[in-house]
Amino acid sequence: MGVKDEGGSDDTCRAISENAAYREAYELLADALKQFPKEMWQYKPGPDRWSIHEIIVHITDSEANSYIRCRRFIAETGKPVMAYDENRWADLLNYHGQNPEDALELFRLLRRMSHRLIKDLPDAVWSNTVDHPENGIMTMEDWLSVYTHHVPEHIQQMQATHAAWLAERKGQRPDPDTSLFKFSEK
Ligand code: NI
Repeated sequence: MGVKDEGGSDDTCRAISENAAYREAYELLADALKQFPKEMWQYKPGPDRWSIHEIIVHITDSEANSYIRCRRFIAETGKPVMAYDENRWADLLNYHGQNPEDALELFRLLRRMSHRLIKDLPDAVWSNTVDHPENGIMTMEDWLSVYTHHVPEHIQQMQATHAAWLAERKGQRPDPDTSLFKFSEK
């Protein structure tokens, strides 16, 4: 979900500051993954919760959707974009059967290509829109905000997953109430 600026700075300034965080997502993710032993990457804290492996593949599939949306804002402003059901994708596309290292590499390239495309856009383009079937009209600036926060949020989810794995190894029950297990951006 988009997170609105708490201050009074104008939208373009916010877009520029989010641009740096957007650019650094791969490094942030690769660094975070060093905290989690590979033996637990397929651990699921519950049947309807994602493992770290599934989150990685999700981040890449999400980025592939984002890659297309970004280009539609610029080249086909005002037109519809496709929504997708991220839980069905995780289940029916067998995320555990996909290679997480390849997914990370694809994420790195998709994000780098999009960052290079957007870093010098004219200010006016940030007001371009697309029509999302569930979220309605979104500006390109909304898009940047969603995807700037997407990876940091999923890193928090991975940390919660790792904590649940550690707790379970110690014979404790994972906390079922944590809000960090699920995020949705459609
Ligand atoms: Ni997500």
